[in-house]
Amino acid sequence: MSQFAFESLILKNESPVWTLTINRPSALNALNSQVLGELSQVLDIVSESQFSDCRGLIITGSGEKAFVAGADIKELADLDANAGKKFAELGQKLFRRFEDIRVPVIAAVNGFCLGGGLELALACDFIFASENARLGLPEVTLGLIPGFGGTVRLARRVGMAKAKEMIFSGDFVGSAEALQIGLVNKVFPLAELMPATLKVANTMASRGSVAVWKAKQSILAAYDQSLDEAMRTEASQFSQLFSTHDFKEGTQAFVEKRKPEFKGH
Ligand code: CO8
Repeated sequence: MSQFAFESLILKNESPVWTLTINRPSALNALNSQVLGELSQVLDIVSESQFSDCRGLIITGSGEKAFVAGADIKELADLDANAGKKFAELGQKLFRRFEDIRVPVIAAVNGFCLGGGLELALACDFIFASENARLGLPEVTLGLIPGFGGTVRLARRVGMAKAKEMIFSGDFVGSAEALQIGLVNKVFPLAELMPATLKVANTMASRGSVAVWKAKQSILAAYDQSLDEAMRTEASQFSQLFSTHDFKEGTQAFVEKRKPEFKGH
């Protein structure tokens, strides 16, 4: 295992799965500009490594109370319209990069997951949550709206009507309701959240990683494409896999009744 040192983040490489912990527990892991800057550095590190030993990324929060309680309100309070636009664009660009990472990215939500925190979780491929999790976009309680992609991604995840209910009221949903509306995939007792998330991430990491990446690209592309265009994208991604080592190994291993040894190419 290797670990990268940051001021407000902990990045652990427990090959094949990496874990990123947002580590500002005294501010409930709120995203200030330092955290956002460090997240960008993490993306550089993970992007360089994703074809070597990184096969999955888990994002969680430090402590037992919060995943991320939002953007840092104390920093937001000083912004004007111009700075606010730049801040929103910075966060949007950053979260878009998380969405585009070639490996599965799972948010392990261990408590409050609010505002920019939920927007980060929504940019992950899916969310697992602890029983004590509370999720919401409370920006209207501050006289704001979500600015890191929340109005876009929440509606895509839970449907427009539920997204409007959550965003217009600013109310939080608990883990049971989050599960029921499809905002989170699974709920675990807090102590089981990380082991269970690691188990799922490790299973995904054991599969053909190019295939997982192509599946991710195909699913993401389909959101912005017509049905016919999306089908063409799928056929194209599908066909590219036939020239990979992993496809030959996967099918050969099936015929020989053994476990495949995927190489990631
Ligand atoms: N920013 C800064 N500090 C925070 C934040 C935050 N988002 N959330 C909590 N903290 C701090 C508190 O100030 C407190 O610090 P201190 O001990 O120094 O007073 C510490 O964390 C602990 O918090 P509480 O004492 O409030 O803990 P409680 O258990 O009483 O309450 C809550 C927990 C309910 C989570 C409460 O802290 C809360 O409501 N936090 C704010 C939640 C929120 O509104 N989040 C949305 C922020 S806005 C946003 O995310 C916009 C994103 C897009 C921006 C685009 C910009 C242009």
